[in-house]
This record gives sequence, structure tokens and C-alpha cells, in this order.
Amino acid sequence: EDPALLEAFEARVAADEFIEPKDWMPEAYRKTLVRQISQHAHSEIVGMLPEGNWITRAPSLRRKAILLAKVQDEAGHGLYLYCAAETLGTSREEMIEALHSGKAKYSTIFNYPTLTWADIGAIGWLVDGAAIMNQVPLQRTSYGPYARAMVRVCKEESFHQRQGYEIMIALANGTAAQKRMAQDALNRWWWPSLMMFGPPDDNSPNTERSMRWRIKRETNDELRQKFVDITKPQADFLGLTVPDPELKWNDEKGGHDFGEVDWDEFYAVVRGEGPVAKERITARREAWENNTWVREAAAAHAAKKQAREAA
Ligand code: FAQ
Repeated sequence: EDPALLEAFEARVAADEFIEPKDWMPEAYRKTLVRQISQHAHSEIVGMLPEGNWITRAPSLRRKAILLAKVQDEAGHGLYLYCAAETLGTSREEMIEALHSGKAKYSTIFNYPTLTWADIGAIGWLVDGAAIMNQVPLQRTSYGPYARAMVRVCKEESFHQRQGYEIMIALANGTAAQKRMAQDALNRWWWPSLMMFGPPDDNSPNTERSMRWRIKRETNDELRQKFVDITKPQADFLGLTVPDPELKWNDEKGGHDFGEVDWDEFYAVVRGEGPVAKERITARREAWENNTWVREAAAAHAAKKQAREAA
């Protein structure tokens, strides 16, 4: 790679300019973005499955309509993100193939099962909460199409977070059994939510370079700390207990101390050994195969329309 081009690129990034699809960029920058954006897209799409599981069982028509809209939003996020990745020269087919073959990752969080209705509350509150914490800084990521996709995604995610928290409020103020259900969901989703931010900084191979290229604007540990600090008072308001005996306010650092994430569990889930990992990928493969006819019909229609317009 031409050192002069690289230097000019680094200077643009350091000056907070956006890099656009036709601009020169180092191959490693392109690769990192394709990896991160496509994995982000896969997470949105696989992320529809745990909540989709509850659409037919939502406790009221109102809850059902809200959940349906939320899950559809996730599909939209996946599509914007696939489009953003396509501007870097990868194709939708390549990305989907990488997901289905297990080559591309998606967030560990979506490999856990949704056992009760309270899990839908906990996902909105904690999982969308963690997603926003990570995505708000990405609105200023250095690659233009990714940054712009994040603006709308963040607006929708904040609605998702509120709808989840509102479910938790209803359960926490409901019957004793409902409150127990809410506590149980918090117990099961708390630690996996902290894992969403990725490995600790000193064990994160991509962070240093991604920070320098302003792909990432905050490190994994910085975002995890912010998430804990914001979420603990929300748990207090619900009258629920965060399942971490080491969690306590530290006046000196102006933040909470908290216990160690089980990193062995994290890496096992990253390797594809999550509790429902097989079910998730099977569901995606089946959806892709069963809907082949839709893609073929759409392509045939587009070809006909093009031929008619050309005539
Ligand atoms: N799960 O060096 P780092 C949502 C991998 S939100 C699986 O720190 P990096 C919304 C990582 O890929 C969830 N793998 O990597 C929603 C890398 O492996 P690789 C999606 C993980 O990229 C809510 C290796 O470990 N959000 O979907 C995880 O600098 C509710 C080393 O890690 C995003 O994707 C993990 N948790 O930092 C939808 C946000 N953590 O690829 C439905 C954008 C790490 O080299 C319902 N992504 N790995 O083979 C990011 O900000 C970053 O990619 C990080 C990881 C922070 C996730």
C-alpha cells in the first residue's frame, strides 16, 4: 500500500472526516468494517428469533402489536447494515453464506433461550440497553454509511429499550409470582448482557487499531462500565436485585465496581457452544432455503420490468 495514501487516510480519520465508499482506504480498514458491520447485521437478524418466539404468546393484543413492531424493526436494522457492508464490495450472498457456515459471528447474547414473558422485558431493557450504549458512539464511526445507518437504528433502539423496561415495571409491580418472574429474567440476562461488549480491553485483539481508525469510539470496558452505571439504578427502581454480590458504588472512581464476567462461558458461546446456538442457525438456514422462491420471484419480476422499460 502506498505510504502517502495511508498517511492521507490516517489524517482524514484523525480530523474526524467521514470515509465514503469510493474513497481510498487501507485493505485492513475495509476488512475490519466488513467483519464488524456484517456481524452486526447478522446479530440483528438472528436477534429476531428469541423475541419472535413470544409473538404468538404475548399476554395482550397491545403487547403483541408492540412486540411485532419491534421484531420488524430489527429486520430493518439488519437490512440497513447489510446495505452498508455491501458498499465495501462484499455481496449479500457472501455474508449470508458466512453466517450459515459458522464463519461469521453474531452476538453471543442471541444464543440464550427466552423461557418466560419476563425475558421479553429483560431483553428490551438490558439487551437493547446494551446495544444502544454501544451504538450511540457508532453514530460517529469513521465510515459514513455505517455512521448514518446508526442514527435511525439508535432512535428505534431507544423505543425498544423503553418498551422492555415498561414490561419490567408492570411485572415488578404485579403479583408476587410476576415479580419473581422478573427477578429470574434479570438473573439470567444480566451476565450475558455484559458479555455483549466483547472481551476485556487487554484481551481484545481489534480494539487498539479500531480506536485509532475511529471505527470504534469507545473501548469494550469503557462501554461495559457505563452500562453497569446506568442500569444499576434502574434495577433499584424496579425493586429487583442485580445478581452480582460484588456490585457496589465506588466513590473514588465515580462508578460501580462489579464482579468478573465468566469469560470461559463467553468464549464457549463465541465458539458456537451457546445453549440454543444450533437452533438459531438451523432456523436461519431453513428460512433462507424455504424462501428461495421469494427471491427467485422478485428477481424474475425485476428482470421482466427492466426488459419492458428497455423496450
Ligand atoms: N459476541 O477484538 P474484539 C443488536 C468477537 S446489538 C460474539 O473486541 P471488536 C440489537 C469479535 O467479533 C448486538 N462475538 O472485537 C438487538 C472478535 O472476533 P472476530 C450487535 C464477539 O469487533 C437487540 C473477537 O470476539 N451489536 O443486535 C462478541 O473490536 C435486541 C475479539 O473481540 C454489534 O455488533 C460478542 N458479544 O469488538 C437486536 C455492535 N464480542 O470478528 C435484536 C457492533 C466480541 O475477529 C434484539 N460491533 N466478539 O472473529 C462492535 O461494536 C464490536 O464488533 C464488538 C466487538 C464490541 C461487539
